[in-house]
Amino acid sequence: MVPLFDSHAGTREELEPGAVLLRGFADPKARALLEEVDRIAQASPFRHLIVPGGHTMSVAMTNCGRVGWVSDRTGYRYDPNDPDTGAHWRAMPELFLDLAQRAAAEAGFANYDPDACLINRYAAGAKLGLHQDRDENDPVSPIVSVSLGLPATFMWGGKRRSDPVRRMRLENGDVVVWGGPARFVYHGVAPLKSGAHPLTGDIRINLTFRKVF
Ligand code: MD3
Ligand code: FE
Repeated sequence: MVPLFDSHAGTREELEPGAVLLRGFADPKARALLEEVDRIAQASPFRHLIVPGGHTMSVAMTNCGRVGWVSDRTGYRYDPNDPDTGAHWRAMPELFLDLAQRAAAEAGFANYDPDACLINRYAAGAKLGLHQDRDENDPVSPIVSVSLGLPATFMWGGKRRSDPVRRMRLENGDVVVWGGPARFVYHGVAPLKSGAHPLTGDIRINLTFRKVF
């Protein structure tokens, strides 16, 4: 069926070389993805990590996959165990892997095999300052990001912190693949505006898939 009103869903937009925005790509799976997030969070609850400077992040995080991204006063790392529970993170659900692989393929990256999925939870006011993702040892594989629930203003610049920053609204179901020359651009998320989404209520969830090894 051709959508009559939701005219941006299903489009493929090259944001810059290596970065592909797939509007609404995860829409058909949004509810099922969020059910998996709940299951993962039952095993490894969302927590506000402390960063090396001593501040506590406003975004709450958990992980699934072979390793998970964690932070404490001593630094950032990928850990096979959840430091809060001492147990392994839950395995990546088939639904997550299938979605990430289809999105990566759509952007030109065949055989994508992410080791980790970092799950970010934003409540009103939560934000992520401009940063690069450089704790992964694989510089070639893309990062795949899936937005669920409330919309957010995503910000991204260039390879230097001083490069100009662009802004874009990411909505429920939007997927972005960041590979090639776009892999190491600075990016962040503006403070979440309060709202109500039929699937998540007052929060935004973001999944980021990473090849770590
Ligand atoms: C561009 N997450 O978890 S997703 C992160 O919405 C993170 O929660 C944001 O930045 C969020 O590290 C942004 C979009 C994104 C994710 C990773 C990237 C863009 C990226 C890595 C490299 C370049
Ligand atoms: Fe990031």
